[in-house]
Amino acid sequence: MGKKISSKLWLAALIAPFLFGVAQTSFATSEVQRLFVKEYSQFNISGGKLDTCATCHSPSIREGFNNYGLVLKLMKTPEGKFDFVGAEALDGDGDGVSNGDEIRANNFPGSQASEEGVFIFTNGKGTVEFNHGNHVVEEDYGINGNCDSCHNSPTAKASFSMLFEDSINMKSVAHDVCLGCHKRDPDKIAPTGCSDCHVK
Ligand code: HEC
Ligand code: HEC
Ligand code: HEC
Ligand code: HEC
Ligand SMILES: [Ca+2]
Repeated sequence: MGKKISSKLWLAALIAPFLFGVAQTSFATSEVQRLFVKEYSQFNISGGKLDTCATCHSPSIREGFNNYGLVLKLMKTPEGKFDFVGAEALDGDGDGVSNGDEIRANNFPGSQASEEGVFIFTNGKGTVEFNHGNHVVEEDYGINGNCDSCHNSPTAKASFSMLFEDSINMKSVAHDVCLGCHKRDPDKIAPTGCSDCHVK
């Protein structure tokens, strides 16, 4: 097994699948999830944040894998076993901490999201908490599953990539895409004040 899973492969896996968060299809807990929880039972994973689809799949496209889920899929043995131990040395979300150390610290190995579907941007002005799940599916946000509003915005100068990355400064994109839409909110509920988004 090679050490690096190329990011191109990862993207292909992300883009190919259908959406289902939006379609509201329901799935029972997956078999891989059950095996994962069992493998790491001494770290009290059961019922916690890692005991969710988000450990291995992407927000809003659960048939899409994050870089940890994809590694498990690719490293599956011919006998159909998942090589959890083999995947530990890799760094799925590219933040410098290995998958094994992330899991033991109760962090997602395949994403820098802090909770399922929640991204926290840390920056000098004050952290901004972005609820991806709510924005995409909740009717009040007016987005209704349209990924392009943020990932390929026709009105913005630049858009967000489909990889949460907290080490790059996103100010211009965020103020254009996020604040821009908030200002256009007909109900005037979306936050526009600096400290509504930035919390010290
Ligand atoms: C610990 C990692 C892990 C968790 C947690 C997990 N999955 Fe998966 N999932 C996988 C892997 C790995 C595969 C590929 C299985 C295979 O190839 O045999 C997969 C396959 C799938 C597939 C089939 C798509 C495909 O391309 O093979 C669906 C749908 C799916 N998972 C949905 C879910 C849902 C819904 C949840 C949460 C209830 C979930 N999974 C939780 C790792 C996980
Ligand atoms: C309201 C804005 C918004 C919408 C709408 C939106 N996203 Fe995102 N998404 C983001 C932001 C912001 C990030 C983090 C980007 C960054 O850090 O550069 C992100 C990250 C992601 C990631 C990476 C997740 C991770 O854990 O690293 C995936 C996958 C993704 N989005 C898929 C989707 C899909 C699929 C849709 C449509 C169903 C969608 N997004 C709709 C704003 C949005
Ligand atoms: C296409 C429009 C749109 C985009 C793009 C958008 N938002 Fe929002 N956002 C809303 C609306 C509408 C609400 C208010 C929803 C409600 O409470 O009824 C909201 C609410 C919020 C809230 C209040 C708490 C919450 O989750 O409801 C925060 C914080 C927030 N957005 C941050 C962001 C950030 C950060 C981005 C960019 C990564 C972003 N939003 C992109 C429409 C948008
Ligand atoms: C809709 C939410 C939202 C509102 C409202 C908002 N911002 Fe931001 N702002 C962001 C996001 C998201 C980032 C990108 C953070 C990152 O990349 O870590 C950001 C980045 C910044 C940065 C860069 C911080 C750094 O360390 O480089 C500054 C400065 C900033 N905002 C100032 C403001 C000011 C001043 C206001 C009020 C006029 C404001 N913001 C209103 C969401 C918001
Ligand atoms: Ca990591």
